[in-house]
Amino acid sequence: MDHVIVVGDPGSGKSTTLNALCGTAPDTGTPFRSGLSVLSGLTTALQTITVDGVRYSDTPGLDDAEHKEQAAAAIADAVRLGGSVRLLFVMTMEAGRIRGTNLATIRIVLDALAEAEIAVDGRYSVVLNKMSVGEMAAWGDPRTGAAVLRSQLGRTAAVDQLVYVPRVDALVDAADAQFPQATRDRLVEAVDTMATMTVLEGTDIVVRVDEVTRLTAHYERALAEQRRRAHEAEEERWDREERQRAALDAARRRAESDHASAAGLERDIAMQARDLVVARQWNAGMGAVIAVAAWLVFKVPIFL
Ligand SMILES: Nc1nc2c(ncn2[C@@H]2O[C@H](COP(=O)(O)OP(=O)(O)OP(=O)(O)O)[C@@H](O)[C@H]2O)c(=O)[nH]1
Ligand SMILES: [Mg+2]
Repeated sequence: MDHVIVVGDPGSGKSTTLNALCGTAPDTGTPFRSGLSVLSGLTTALQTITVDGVRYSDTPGLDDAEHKEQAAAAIADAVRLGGSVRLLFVMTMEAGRIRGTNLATIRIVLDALAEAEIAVDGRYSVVLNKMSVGEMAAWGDPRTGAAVLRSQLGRTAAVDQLVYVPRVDALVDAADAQFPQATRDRLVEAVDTMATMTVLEGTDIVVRVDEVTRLTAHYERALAEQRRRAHEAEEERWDREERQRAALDAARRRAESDHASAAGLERDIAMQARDLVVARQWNAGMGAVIAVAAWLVFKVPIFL
């Protein structure tokens, strides 16, 4: 049986995503409760429904101080149901940054599956929910944003699909609200083509919730280090561009001054040529005067 399991941090939009996927019309209500939950996650135990032969499982957020153990048990319960599983992690960003807690959750769940000998590489997907316009632009670029994200996720196992869901203002603080139809259609289409992992019914996994804090801190450090390196690379690139610009300016100035001295030289040559013409004319004039004077004095023609 096809089985969609949704996992992610509290409040990331797991239940809203599932409501979009299970295809119930907006006016018939939402099978999965969603909404604002201040102290801990709204979904606190496994909730599973079957629509048109597909099972959908909603799980509580793993990084939840109150319900960590329950969340781990719910994820294990969902896996125990087995099937042709499409595993979907729903995550959000923090001011354009990936959060360590998301990577920790993904790592813990994938490790648990891998330990039970379930092939996970390239078989799980990530929904990036509540993306701002800027986040969509930065992370949506397949050559930069998506590649960085894939490399970060790939440290645990290669990710199949990355689905970006734009932030919907109408959903802020809303209870049991639905994504717009276009988003619902896109999510359904994406999930239809997602890779699956085969999980035998009754498979037991051990979700190590006790690792959440350590792994979150580990990923926070790794992400901060990666940001620092990216920042340094950016500054280096900027310095290099600045140096190239300065060298170009200097070359341009040199060329201009060479051009100016070439023009000066041309001017000098032109003046010398003019002086030569004047001298020639003067010489010719003087010659004529001498010839006339010689004729008058000596009555002999002198040809100069
Ligand atoms: N602005 C905005 N809000 C969203 C979006 N998706 C979900 N929400 C809101 O975020 C809140 C939490 O959504 P849920 O779907 O309940 O999140 P969850 O991951 O199931 O939360 P828990 O069950 O508490 O772990 C709700 O008020 C939703 O209306 C989105 O794309 N944009
Ligand atoms: Mg929920």
